[in-house]
Amino acid sequence: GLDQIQLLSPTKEDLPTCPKTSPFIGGPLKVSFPLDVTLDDIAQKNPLVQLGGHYQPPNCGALHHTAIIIPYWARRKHLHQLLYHLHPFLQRQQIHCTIYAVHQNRARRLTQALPRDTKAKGGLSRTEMARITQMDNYTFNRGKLLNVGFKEDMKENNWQCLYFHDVDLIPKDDCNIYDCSAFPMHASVAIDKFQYELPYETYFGGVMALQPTHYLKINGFPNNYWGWGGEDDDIASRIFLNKMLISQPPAVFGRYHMMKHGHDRGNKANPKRFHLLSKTHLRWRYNRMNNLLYSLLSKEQTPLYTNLTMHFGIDY
Ligand code: NGS
Repeated sequence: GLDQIQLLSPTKEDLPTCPKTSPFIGGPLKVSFPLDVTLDDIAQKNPLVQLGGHYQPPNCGALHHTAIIIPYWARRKHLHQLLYHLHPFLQRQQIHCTIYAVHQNRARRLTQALPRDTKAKGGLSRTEMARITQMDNYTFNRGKLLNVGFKEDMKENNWQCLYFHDVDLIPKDDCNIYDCSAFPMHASVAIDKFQYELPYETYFGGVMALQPTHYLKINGFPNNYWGWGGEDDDIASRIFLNKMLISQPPAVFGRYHMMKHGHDRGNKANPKRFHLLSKTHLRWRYNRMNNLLYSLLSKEQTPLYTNLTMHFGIDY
């Protein structure tokens, strides 16, 4: 009967632990872009990926439990290309993971964008609603998206490692293992756009990995960088201010291809970024994940990723 079937089918506890080095990883990857790849094609190529973009190795207990958090807006094509490359890459590494895409809603009038029942049920408090409607902020805020990504993903699972991953970067070597180390990690140390070198010594943009304890120690990421630039430098400062170092994979493994793109509307260089950066040492304690004003407009589990759409009010 059913009991027997359950006894015979291996549970997670019965499985042997995955080896320290996965037998499936190769070396450098050729990154090529098939034209018109659809999400259905990608799902068909990755039958073991479960709803929401969840994966765990079928035959062994994973050693690494990693959430991949991809902040984006208006870059659906890049997201598809990234998923096309990232899913097989993570499977070869035998990582237990979920891919979350955190999407900032750009609707001018939030009241139109809100799901009907939110309005009907009065899901938002009057003050919150008033603040958000008044602002209708539609400038990109990467720091805030990353904070929301952390908060929402940790509700789902006790992730041990978080990869904050730009949508336009594709890893070019299987040995760039998506696990965490004792210190926060900067993974994208060798991007083709920068001739496979760091553009400057403390550059911390692109792909970074933190354990939840690291994230909590630095009080999360800044919420007050609206528009392009500086938030990654702020995060690096927070790490140094908290006396942590930044680890890196060897440059030959930390290679990435950056997909080409033009300028994103609503993401102009932020003129306040240098001023804000000069205040990080004073503000990191207060500007943080705890005072994060946002509304989660939807959480959708698609076959290849969990899509979180949010709208931001202004809190700084
Ligand atoms: C720095 C920015 C970073 C940015 C880096 C690379 O100047 O946020 O350039 O940008 N810092 C400031 O503006 C203070 S990139 O060439 O990738 O567009 O990540």
